[in-house]
Amino acid sequence: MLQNIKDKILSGQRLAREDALRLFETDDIFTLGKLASHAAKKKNGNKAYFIRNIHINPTNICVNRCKFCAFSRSKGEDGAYELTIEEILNKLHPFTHSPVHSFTEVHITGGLHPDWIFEHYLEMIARVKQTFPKMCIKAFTATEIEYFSRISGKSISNILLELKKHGLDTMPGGGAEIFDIAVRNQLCPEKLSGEGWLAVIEAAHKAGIKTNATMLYGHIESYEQRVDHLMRLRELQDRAGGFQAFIPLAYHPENTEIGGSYSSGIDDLKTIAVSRLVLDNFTHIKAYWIMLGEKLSQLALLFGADDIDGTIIEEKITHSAGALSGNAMTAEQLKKLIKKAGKIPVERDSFYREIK
Ligand code: V47
Repeated sequence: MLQNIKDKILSGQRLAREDALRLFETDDIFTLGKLASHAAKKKNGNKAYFIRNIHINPTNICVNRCKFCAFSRSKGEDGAYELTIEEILNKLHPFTHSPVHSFTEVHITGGLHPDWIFEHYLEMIARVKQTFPKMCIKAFTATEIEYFSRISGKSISNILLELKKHGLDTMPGGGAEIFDIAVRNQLCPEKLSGEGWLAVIEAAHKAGIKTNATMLYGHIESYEQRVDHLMRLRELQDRAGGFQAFIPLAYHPENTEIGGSYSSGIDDLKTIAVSRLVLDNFTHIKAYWIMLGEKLSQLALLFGADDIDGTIIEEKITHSAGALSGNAMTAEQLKKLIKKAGKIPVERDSFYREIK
């Protein structure tokens, strides 16, 4: 049934929208997995990457109320928090000044705070960079960048250039959700539009800032809307070229306004595999172990993924929504997980340079 698509993949032809849809609709996940694994091997051989990183969410106070998000709070609400810059530095200290923990990346993202001014974020980045000059700073989603532009009156490109000047190295791929306007209006009507997200990312790539891309799946979207999302990312990558990795994010339903259920393991593997096959111009597909769990991440490495993210240390966004995984893994545990999946573990930095 998948013969035409198989021929296209084996001869290196690009998949069309209809092909991607047929792959999502197939029950033959074994063929799908084999094809995706073939595509992954062509890009990354038998390697699977991991990183020593730490996540920091400076605040959960957010002016938006996305209906899939269990992390955000209003100012003054129970559970609302905001970290000072000092507190952020204190969270990082134990992981940078010990010979055991030579962390190479900090991932910073949080709510759209109603009172913080853009200069606060500049100072945050600058202080982290001054204190930990060897750590790569991966910070702020396209949604946050657009918010900084609105609260400061500065253009998107000026915001990006100033952040870069103060120490921003790369950007995470969050906030993309699903680009389709009808789904977005239901899920997160106040959020930056799909076109807006793509425009900020294009500006980042033009400013020389590499980014990731994500897709939140398994809630109210259809396969067509997932395919549309992937196609728009592929088009942008053809044009701008600054994406490093694509990360499908499995929706977690606990404590969210839309509720619903967890995605199935089959859907998780399908989504990784179809992403690998459609996004032929992305070098890396990440199976984010926090969302997939350890065992499914191992399987994902046989279904087209070549990266499982990192040590993380403290994860709040997925855990607020009922993550079944732990919060942290050591580099040794990550290596073992990868080896047991039959892959070669490779520690990387934020730019996928190998760390020996
Ligand atoms: O943008 C929010 C998603 C994202 C839920 O770039 C949810 O390397 C599942 O983008 N269930 C933030 N997902 C996380 C993110 C990320 C994570 C790891 C690595 C990288 C990277 C990026 O989490 C949000 C949103 O799409 N999210 N709520 C939920 N209930």
